[in-house]
Amino acid sequence: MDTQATTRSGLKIGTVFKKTIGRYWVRADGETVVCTISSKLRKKLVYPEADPSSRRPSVDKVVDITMVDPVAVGDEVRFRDAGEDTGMIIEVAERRNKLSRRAVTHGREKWERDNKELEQVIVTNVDQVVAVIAAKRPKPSWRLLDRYLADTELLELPAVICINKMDLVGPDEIKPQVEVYSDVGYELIFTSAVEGQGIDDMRIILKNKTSVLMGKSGVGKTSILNAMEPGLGLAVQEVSDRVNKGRHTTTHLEMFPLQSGGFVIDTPGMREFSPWQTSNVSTAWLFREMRPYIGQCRFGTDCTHSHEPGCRIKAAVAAGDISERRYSSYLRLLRSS
Ligand SMILES: Nc1nc2c(ncn2[C@@H]2O[C@H](COP(=O)(O)OP(=O)(O)OP(=O)(O)O)[C@@H](O)[C@H]2O)c(=O)[nH]1
Ligand SMILES: [Mg+2]
Ligand SMILES: [Zn+2]
Repeated sequence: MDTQATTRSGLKIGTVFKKTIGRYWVRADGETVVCTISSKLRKKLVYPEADPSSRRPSVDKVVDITMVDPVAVGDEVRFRDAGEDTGMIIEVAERRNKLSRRAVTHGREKWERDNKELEQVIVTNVDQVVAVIAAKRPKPSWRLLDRYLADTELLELPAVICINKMDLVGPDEIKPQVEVYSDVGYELIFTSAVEGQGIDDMRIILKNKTSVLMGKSGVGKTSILNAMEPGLGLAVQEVSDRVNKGRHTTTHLEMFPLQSGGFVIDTPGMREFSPWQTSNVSTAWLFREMRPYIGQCRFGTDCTHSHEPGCRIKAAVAAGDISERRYSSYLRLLRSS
């Protein structure tokens, strides 16, 4: 793809920073252009199945994240300028990486008709993942954090762990629980979006990079962004006001430019972002502390490190060299894959 904003073919180049059904907001040369997609790209659209008895494609409520779409937030695209800040996306540049999840969809094309599991791309071209957990309210979900870290390892991206709501716990309440992650080599930061603690650290971490904030609903992802950049004024909601379980305050993806340079993508809480069922990387490889033992077990690389005799990883857990909590996350992921 050409580096200039306009290519020889007369198409312009920009980055998708937001989308809703059929509409894509593209930033190009500091301007925002609202684009549709070409019919060639539109042929690749697949809609989710809302009602199994209906064969008609219907649209889910959280439209922009449930639709399987050939264009994602983060994509670098070529578009035809149609004037008055509108355009049409013709082509998507090759992606450096992509965060995605599995989506059961009901496609229009014959080969897609059997409720095929499809990959739904959430964000592309990112530099790092920031996994956010709350020290309290909601209670930390270590298993979800381990899933995020495993997904990040599979993507070969760096991960930073942010423990938010530090104003709700005593300093020594949470640190012993997260030491395992710094021991394994992950960067940890401690923040309070309410009191401002660690917000400068967050600015440094996000500077000049494209980062994705991941974490379950209510941990304070949007609040951290608001604390960093008060101008954004994004919606947040009390955890206790979330009447329906699973209801997110942030319901769509958007990539925001940061004053200090770089971009950040706020996400609604997700269970996974890298379906590795299709990958041939072993699950143990996704747990950094297990890597040195891979191939050392009695059954060599055939060992799943779950029930086999002579397993070096199980021995390391028993000896306290690998955390039991991390190992139990490993077993859970192994069984789900
Ligand atoms: N005490 C305390 N409360 C916080 C902190 N950060 C966020 N909150 C509160 O936690 C609640 C949820 O915050 P949000 O920023 O909406 O959480 P979110 O992670 O963006 O949630 P979703 O958009 O649903 O995924 C709000 O009531 C915030 O005011 C913090 O550091 N300390
Ligand atoms: Mg939010
Ligand atoms: Zn083993």
